[in-house]
Amino acid sequence: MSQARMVQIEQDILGKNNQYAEANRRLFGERGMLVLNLVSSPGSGKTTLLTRSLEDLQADMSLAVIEGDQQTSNDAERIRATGVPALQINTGKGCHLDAHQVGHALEHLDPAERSVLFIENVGNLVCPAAFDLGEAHKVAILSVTEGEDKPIKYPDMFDAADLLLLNKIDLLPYLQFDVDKCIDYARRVNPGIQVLQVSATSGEGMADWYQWIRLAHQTRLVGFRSASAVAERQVNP
Ligand SMILES: Nc1nc2c(ncn2[C@@H]2O[C@H](COP(=O)(O)OP(=O)(O)OP(=O)(O)O)[C@@H](O)[C@H]2O)c(=O)[nH]1
Ligand SMILES: [Mg+2]
Repeated sequence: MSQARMVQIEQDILGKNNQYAEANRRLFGERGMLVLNLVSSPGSGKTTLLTRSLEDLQADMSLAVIEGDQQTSNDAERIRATGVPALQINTGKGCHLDAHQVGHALEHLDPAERSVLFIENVGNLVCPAAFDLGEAHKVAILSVTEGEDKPIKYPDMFDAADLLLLNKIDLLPYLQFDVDKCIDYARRVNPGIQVLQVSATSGEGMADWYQWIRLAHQTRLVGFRSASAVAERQVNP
């Protein structure tokens, strides 16, 4: 196949994905939902971070999760054990979730108005960067066991993310990981990226992450009126 043909196919796939992503974004807007797309390499701690976050946040807000993995429903089961609804998507040979799959998952999950939906993407620092799912923010998770140079080796992912969660900081005493250098690399790729240092197992730094979610959620709700409130105003202007 010629290179021009391959570029054309890639553009068609991304163009189609963007149309589905816009439909998802519209639905999220109509429901006043905050949607976060968690992206990282395998094993950086996405599910561990999520289960702890869900346990700590579910008393205050309505939550739901879409889980993406090539195989197994292990992660969705870990999420459901917290009491939060979760839907697993298996991508088979696919290395990322796409907006069409997320749209289908939404039909089953039917998340509530004003809810926060977390999407745990397939563990992979490359493909998920290119696919818009309609989310408000991509959140990149990088664990300190992976090496501080990942942001410059996989720049697309860190460029696409609004927030970097530097996870497993409880392990720093046992590693040679230069936190400042890592943050510097991330900002070289994306000067606007916010960085929070956390440990999903010890809980250190998690309050800052929750604060970030609450702020993003409030921002999302500015000017939002639920469908029932809009209908009520039309009947009783
Ligand atoms: N020490 C330490 N270990 C952690 C932390 N967060 C996660 N882990 C461990 O890292 C391993 C992988 O965690 P997962 O939460 O399954 O990672 P994941 O990113 O969801 O993995 P995939 O879904 O396979 O991509 C598990 O053994 C966790 O216990 C942390 O903050 N500190
Ligand atoms: Mg996981």
